[in-house]
Amino acid sequence: MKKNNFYENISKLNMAPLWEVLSNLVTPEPNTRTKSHIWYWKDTKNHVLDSGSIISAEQAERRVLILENPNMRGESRITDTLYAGLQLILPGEIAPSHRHTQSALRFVMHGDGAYTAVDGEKTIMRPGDFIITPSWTWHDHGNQSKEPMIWLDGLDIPMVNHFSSSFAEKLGESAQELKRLEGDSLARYGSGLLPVDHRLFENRASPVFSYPYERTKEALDKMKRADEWDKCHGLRLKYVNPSNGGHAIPTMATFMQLLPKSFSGSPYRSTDGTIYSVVEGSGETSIDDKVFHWSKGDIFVVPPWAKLKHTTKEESVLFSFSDRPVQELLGLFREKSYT
Ligand code: GTQ
Repeated sequence: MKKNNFYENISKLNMAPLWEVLSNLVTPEPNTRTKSHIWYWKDTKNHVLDSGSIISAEQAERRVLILENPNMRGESRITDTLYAGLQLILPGEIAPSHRHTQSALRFVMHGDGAYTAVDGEKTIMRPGDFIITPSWTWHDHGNQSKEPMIWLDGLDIPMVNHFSSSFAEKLGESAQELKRLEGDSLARYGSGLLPVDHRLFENRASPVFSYPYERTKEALDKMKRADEWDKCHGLRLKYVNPSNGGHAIPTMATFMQLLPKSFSGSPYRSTDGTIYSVVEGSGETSIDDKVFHWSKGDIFVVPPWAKLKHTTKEESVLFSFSDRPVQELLGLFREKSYT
């Protein structure tokens, strides 16, 4: 066999030379397809509301406009590992019950009084509330209020599909049977107490389904009086699973942070690409060499290992989520503050 046919010959056998690709495979720093981007509420809101006249929630199963990373159009992902979308439920509508191995988070952006039912319990949704749908739990959404509701959906769809571990099924009924009173999970597991026989570490996802903004805001407002600001993040808290001290969702970290008025943060980078949703206030975030001005309702994405820096005009509150729990478990998570 002649040497000059080497590459052709190995290719026919589904073999390839590592030396041609090694530097792209094992990179000295993270190599990401995620691009920084911002979706302004003034644009997204109207188009999401318009989708209400295109299709019903029932027909669509989930009526959502996906937030696609501009560098990965058509792939239904906002970062390499995460999916995000804006879901609309109009008064009187129902998004029928189904379950899947992908975990979901909801962050309420607009409207008041629609609901999500998770695993036999209904949760009324209000602006700023954070709600989880753990893997393989039945969930349906409905709106018995008088106004449209829009929330941000965050799911680990790209990650789960990367592992080819997607399973899904429909209940075949629009709404699941309710087995517990509204607010039961929060009362039972989210009040600084646990049932006396509760076995720790039994729940991978938090047994608390809903983290109301009222409580989150109260915590931030109380803590801000201590005037101890992190130089990069202001005052940043993570949503926690009270049963194991870990993140509320095993595959997605979720955070709420308060940035004081006239904050000029220090630069920071981490390996978890992060999606931010502006809850209150206004400011700007520089991501590598780009500056994104934001205000209430805007959503922006910070790529893995990109350098971010927050600046505010007024006191601001940001919700965010990332794939940090998975990176932490695998020993991959890295972060760096430039203070
Ligand atoms: O509400 O169950 O944005 O299954 C994407 C897939 C929402 C949901 C999404 C879903 C859902």
